[in-house]
Amino acid sequence: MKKIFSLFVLAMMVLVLAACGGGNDGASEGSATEGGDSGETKTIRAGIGLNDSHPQYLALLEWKKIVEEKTDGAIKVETYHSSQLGDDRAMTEALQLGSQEVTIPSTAPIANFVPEYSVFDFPFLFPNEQVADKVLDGEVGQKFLDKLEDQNLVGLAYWENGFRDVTNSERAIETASDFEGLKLRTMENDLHLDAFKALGANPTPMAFGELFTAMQQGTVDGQENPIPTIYLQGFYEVQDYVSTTHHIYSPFVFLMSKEFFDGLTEEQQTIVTEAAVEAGALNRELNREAVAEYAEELKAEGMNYNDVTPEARAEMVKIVQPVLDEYAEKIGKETVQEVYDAVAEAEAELAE
Ligand code: KDG
Repeated sequence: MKKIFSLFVLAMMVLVLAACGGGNDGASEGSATEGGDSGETKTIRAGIGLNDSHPQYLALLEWKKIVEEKTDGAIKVETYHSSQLGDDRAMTEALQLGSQEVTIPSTAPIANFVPEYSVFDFPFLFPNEQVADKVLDGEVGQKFLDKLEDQNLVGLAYWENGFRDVTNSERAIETASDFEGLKLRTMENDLHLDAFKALGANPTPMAFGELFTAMQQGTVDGQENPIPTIYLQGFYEVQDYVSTTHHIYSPFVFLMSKEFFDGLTEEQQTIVTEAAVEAGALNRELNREAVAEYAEELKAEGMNYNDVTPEARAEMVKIVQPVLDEYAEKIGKETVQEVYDAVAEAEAELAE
């Protein structure tokens, strides 16, 4: 908590300083500190769906700080949280059109643009965060980032949303049968919808920005997100049960508009990319610190918290397997196998 709070204060100071605005003091041809051929300062509008206390936003402010410092103000970063610029799909489309420069959605909505990305949302694919880091920061992860270029998008790095757990206002999820008939909000992703249907739930896709009100008004009974999101977005105010299904490890992808990226000098391209990796490490660190801490906070806020047993998870795996087989057919068995092989390899390496 202390670290996140001090970063929050730091973030506020960065914002204040940015508002006071540092000039661009000019520099030599094509370098990091020149605003490109025109010498004008380039502005990045970076938008996310989560709020300004979430580790994702704190890390985005860190990225802003690094980029503005290393380009000596030739690049300015404006940051927007809480879906101020729209939901994940709308912001990603804005990047494609060049009307926005950066957004950091979960892999789930990206599958609407690059279907192979669905594999990252295969339930129970990653056994833990360390294996996920190894696969995403490795060859396979880079291969998937390269697939984004055809969509006029550039993937700079993977950040962490985290293991998703289920909250609802009806009952604790102890076994798969507890999903029966639950009206659950999901992200805009067909695999998520089909997997929850297979578990007996009644899922509905919805933009993140609409979720809190939908739970408050009972339009949906529940939803699924990582613990930091459940706590920092105040879901405990409108939900009674949280169950650690850990059914999907959700990566974020740091996206930039290809048109904007191609307009940067080579040195600026290196700076924004390396900064995304560096700030991504901070995002992961803060997120993992937050999970343990906020689980206790949710209990303190009166939520009924239950840990789902490995046996119950295994039962859920069996039930959704036919859906995964169907999607493997759709997105390409080889692609899916390549990811599973990378997971097994990473797991073996980490076990050494
Ligand atoms: O900022 C990211 C969010 O927009 C979104 O990806 C959060 O996991 C999420 C959800 O459930 O929509």
